[in-house]
Formats: sequence, C-alpha cells, structure tokens
Amino acid sequence: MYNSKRVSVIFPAYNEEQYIRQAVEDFWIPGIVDEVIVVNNNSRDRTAEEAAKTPARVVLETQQGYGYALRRGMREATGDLIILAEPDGTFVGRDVLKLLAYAEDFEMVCGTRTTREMIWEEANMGWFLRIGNWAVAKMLQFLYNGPSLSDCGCTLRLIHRSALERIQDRFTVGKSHFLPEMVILALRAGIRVIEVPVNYRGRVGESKITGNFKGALRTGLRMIGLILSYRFK
Ligand SMILES: Nc1nc2c(ncn2[C@@H]2O[C@H](COP(=O)(O)OP(=O)(O)O)[C@@H](O)[C@H]2O)c(=O)[nH]1
Ligand SMILES: [Mg+2]
Repeated sequence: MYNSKRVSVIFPAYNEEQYIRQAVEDFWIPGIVDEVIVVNNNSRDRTAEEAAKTPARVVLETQQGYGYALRRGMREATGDLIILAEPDGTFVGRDVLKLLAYAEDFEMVCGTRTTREMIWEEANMGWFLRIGNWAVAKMLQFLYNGPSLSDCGCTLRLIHRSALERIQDRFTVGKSHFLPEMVILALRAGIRVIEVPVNYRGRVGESKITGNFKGALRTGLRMIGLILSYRFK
C-alpha cells in the first residue's frame, strides 16, 4: 500500500525464464507493492514454471504481442495504482518509489530512459536509440501539447486505476508500439501526465524488440505512424 492505495506491478513476459524470479523479488517492495502479475505471452521456455515458484499471479495471454500482454495485465490488476515494468533486468525495483512519489500530483507517471546519468554502461541505449526515443517523444509532445517528454518507449510507468478506466476501452495497439498510444489517449482524455528519469540497465536474456537495428527501426516507424495517424485522421 502507498498512501492507503493498493499497488499492482505488471510484467509482460515472453521467454524471460532467466530473470523472471529475480524481477518479482526485486519489484515486490515489502509494505508497498501488494500484487505482482506476470503475463506469460506464449513463452516457449520455462517462464511460466519459474514464475509459478514466486508469489506472483501468473496469467496466460495467448494473443501474441507486447501491447496485448500489457493490456491483459492492466485488465487483471486489482490495485488503485498500476505499474508497468519488464522482467528482464533493465529496470530497478526501487524506482517504483520515484513513480509513486509523483503519483501524488499526477495521474500518470512515465519513466524516461534517456537521461545520460541514469543509463548504465551495459544498457542497450546507444546514440541511435537514445536520440530516436527522444525525437519521437518530442514529436508526440508537440503534436499533442503534452508535458516535457524525452522517451517514447519506456515500459516502466504508473497509472491510477481511475485514469486507466477512462482510456482502457480505446486501446487498439497489440504490438511493440503500444506505449505512445497509451500516452496519446491519456493526453486527449485530459489525464495529468509527467515524466521522471529512471535507471536503465543491461538486459538479462535476449532482446526481442529493440535489440537489433532493424527491430528498433521497425518499432520507431510504427510509433511515428501511430502518432501521425491519431493526430491527423
Ligand atoms: N517482443 C515481445 N515482447 C513481449 C511479447 N510479449 C511480452 N513481451 C515482453 O515485453 C517486454 C519488452 O521486450 P524486450 O525484448 O525486453 O524488448 P526491449 O526492451 O526493446 O529490448 C519484455 O518484458 C518481453 O518479455 C511479445 O510478443 N513480443
Ligand atoms: Mg526490455
């Protein structure tokens, strides 16, 4: 509980057997986090078995895709404050406290991974990804008159249940470009959004989205297409 509010953490998981147990342990902050949900997205490794060894609730989402997995997790969550994260070692559990601190003033608190001082040496955030994430975030900021944004692809974020309920039925994206849709819908609904710097570390296991140049470019182009089509259609 945080300020008498129940806190849920959601992990979308596709083949994350190596780190899933540690992730649940790291994010289950005693006295603060009430529930951790692992959304197993048809993993072909032992993600489900490893997650079952933890106190987390494990649900299976059969529709394949990062966005589908997150959306399922948000439907399953019972908390008043809902936090999205990744079980791959890139995020630090205690950064949840940074999101919670801002959640007193804002309905949605997004992490940003492009702050130089918080990018760990081994992190997958070279100049191309860093500038790309920043540029697409700026495009979103200016086209939707948003708050200062510097990262379009940071999973680590928090949303109040009351705010989520206002936009949840309008989610359409199921693949890797889900995050900007969530921000656009939030801004359009008048939800108060802020961004805060979070740690970004190296990954455990293989990256499936931005791990190679092609994958990163594909996701970036999908995000740009989405931002333009929402704005001008
Ligand atoms: N790529 C991908 N990731 C998924 C899927 N379902 C769940 N995920 C999870 O989404 C998160 C993001 O993927 P990841 O490989 O870490 O991409 P990266 O953060 O860009 O390196 C991870 O926690 C995955 O386990 C899926 O169908 N595809
Ligand atoms: Mg990742």
